Amino acid sequence: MPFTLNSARNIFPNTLSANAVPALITRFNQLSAEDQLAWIWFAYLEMGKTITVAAPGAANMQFAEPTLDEIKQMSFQEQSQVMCDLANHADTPICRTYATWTPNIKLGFWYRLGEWMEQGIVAPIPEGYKLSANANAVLQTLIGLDSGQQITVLRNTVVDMGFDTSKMNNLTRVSEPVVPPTEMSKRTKVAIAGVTNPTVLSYMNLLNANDFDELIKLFAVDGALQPPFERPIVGKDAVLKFLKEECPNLKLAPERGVSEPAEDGYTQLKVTGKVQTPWFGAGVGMNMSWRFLLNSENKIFFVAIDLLASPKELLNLAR
Ligand code: 45D
Repeated sequence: MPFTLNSARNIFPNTLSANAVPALITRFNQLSAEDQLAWIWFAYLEMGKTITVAAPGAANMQFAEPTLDEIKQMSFQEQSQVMCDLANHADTPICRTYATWTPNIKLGFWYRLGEWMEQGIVAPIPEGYKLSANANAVLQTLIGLDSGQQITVLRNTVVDMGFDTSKMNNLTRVSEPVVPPTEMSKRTKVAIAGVTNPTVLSYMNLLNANDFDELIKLFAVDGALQPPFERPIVGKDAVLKFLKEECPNLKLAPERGVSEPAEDGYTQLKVTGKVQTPWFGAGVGMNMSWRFLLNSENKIFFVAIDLLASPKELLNLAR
C-alpha cells in the first residue's frame, strides 16, 4: 500500500515527544486571563535566572511598532485591559492585528511590553499579586521542565493569544522581511553519524543557511512538514511560506540517525540532535528528532520535527 500523509505520520512510532508541553498548556488555558498574565510574568522571571532571551532586531519590530505606540499612550487601566483581551482572545482591533502577526513578531511585541512593564511605562503585574493555587501548581510544573521545553511552553502561550484567526475572513498575514541566505563561503556542513543520505544532509545545511528557496526543492510537490505539536503543513507553497516566516536563523545540530528502506521504494530515516532558536542562542539546546519519509526520487514526502521527552531520547533510533 502506498504511503498516505496519515501513515507517514506514524513512522518511528517509538519516538517519545515532550508530552509535558501540551499537557501544561492545557492546564494554563484553564486559568483566568489575570492569572495567565501573572503566570507568564513569573515564569519569565523564573527562567530569566538561568537563560537570557535575545533582543529582537529592529527589522522584526517594525510591524508591532504602531500597536506598541498605541499601547504606550494608554492609561495603566487601558493597558491592563489590552493584555487581558489578548489572553481572552477577545474581538478587538488590537487582538485582530495581533492575530495577523507571525510568531516572531508576537514574541517581539511581548518582549518590548515586558521591558516596559519593568520600566514602569506599561502597567505591571500588581505588586504582591498572588497566583491562584492552581496557577502556582502549573508554574511549579513548568519550573521542573528542561529549558527547551520551558521556552516552547512560553512560545506557544504567546502564539495562541489574540483573536482566533479561523474566525477572521480576509486575513492578511504580516511577516518580517525575508532574511537573505548565508553566502556560500560562510556556510557550514553537518555530519550525522549513520546517515549519508544527500537529501537529509542538504535539508540540514540549507536550513542552517536560511536558503529556503533551495530547501523547498528537496520536497515532493505534495510533500509535508509537521512542526512540533502541530498538524502537518502540506504542499510546497505552504511549506515554503512557513519556512520563510518561522525558520530564519535556526541552528540545527543533528548528531546521529538511522536509515532503512520502506515500501514502494521509499526510505525512512530518523535523525536526532539539538536545535537552537535565535531567541536563546547557544544558551538553550532543544533535544529534537526529525522523522523523514523520502519517496523513490529521494524527495521529502514527509518530515516530522519533534521536541523530545528527555535527553535519553537522543539515543532512541528504534523503529
Ligand atoms: O503575557 O527542521 C510578559 C521547524 C508578561 C522547521 C510576557 C524546526 C505578560 C523545520 C513577561 C511581558 C521550525 C519546525 C507575556 C526545525 C505576558 C525544522 C512576555 C524547529 C506574554 C528544526 C513573554 C524549530 C515573553 C524549533 C517575552 C523547535 C516570552 C524552534 C518570550 C523553537 C518567549 C523555538 C520566547 C522556540 C520564546 C522559541 C522568546 C521554542 C521562544 C521560543
